[in-house]
Amino acid sequence: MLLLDDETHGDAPPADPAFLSDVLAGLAQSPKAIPARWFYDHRGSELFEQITDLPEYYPTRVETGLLERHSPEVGEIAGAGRAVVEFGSGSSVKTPHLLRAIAPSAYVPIDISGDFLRESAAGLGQAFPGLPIFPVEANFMQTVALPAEIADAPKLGFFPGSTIGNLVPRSAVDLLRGMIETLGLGAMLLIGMDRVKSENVLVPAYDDAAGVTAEFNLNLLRRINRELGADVPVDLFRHQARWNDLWARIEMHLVASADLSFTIAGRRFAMQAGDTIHTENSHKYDPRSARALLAAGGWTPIREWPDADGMFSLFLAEA
Ligand code: AVI
Repeated sequence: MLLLDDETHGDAPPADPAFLSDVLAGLAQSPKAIPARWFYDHRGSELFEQITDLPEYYPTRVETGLLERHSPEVGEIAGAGRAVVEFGSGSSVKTPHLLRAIAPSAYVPIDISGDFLRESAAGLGQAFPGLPIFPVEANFMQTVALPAEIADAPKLGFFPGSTIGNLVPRSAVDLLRGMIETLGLGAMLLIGMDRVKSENVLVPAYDDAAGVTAEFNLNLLRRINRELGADVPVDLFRHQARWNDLWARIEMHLVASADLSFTIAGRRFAMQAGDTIHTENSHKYDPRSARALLAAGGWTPIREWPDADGMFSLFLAEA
């Protein structure tokens, strides 16, 4: 059982107005939904790091193995001297495998969290002393202005983790197109995508026996209570991961286990037993749908490296 944070409101950080408006709008709609990006407060980021080590959560392990094995081929195809631009670099744990293998001219991690960015850039600076590193604190969902120092270098975008799967296809296409604006024509993109597979593997990956993913999901309600001064009865909700075959995605929901109500910023919300708040989508792709997505986003796929069990694929594409 995980230790749960207490829910006192004494040290509440100042409320982010965008968080409040997303929560109020999302709970007012039917069915209720809150965007997954609000999972990642400090506690949520810690829990996500724990998820990546879980036995059931194969994507991180499998993708890291693929990067270890295939980065030299990426280097051969992409050629030396590219500036590697990582979208949503976070703690950059997978990046060294790529940087070691491809002789880059610079590394540009982009992340919305300045703390993460500075920490990981400092760590990589020690591991790669001769490599120029230019961290950019920005939201990669919008076009990003890259540092002038790498203006003339050919670029290799890097987007691991199957984070593209957290977007509905229409938004994923917008993001892929935005990456071309950021990187320029002639750029390449190395992207990780999780594959469609048996529900018996997918559901446990998002509903692990130790309850870490459940806590990650429930932390969203705790965060609402902490930061928005709300009184959501967290104990009356349970985590649910379900496969939606129509959309080829795992969905995470918070299910009300009884009729309940709560108040956020003066607005009262009522739910009946069995109602849910939809908190995340994680789309899965087969090789053809992955290539179609990349092509719709303006990228021509040039290589795919799946693992031997067909769990996860790395794609190299060019703009
Ligand atoms: C960040 N993202 C790719 C993860 C995923 O697999 O969709 C987030 C996650 N949610 C629950 N477990 C992991």
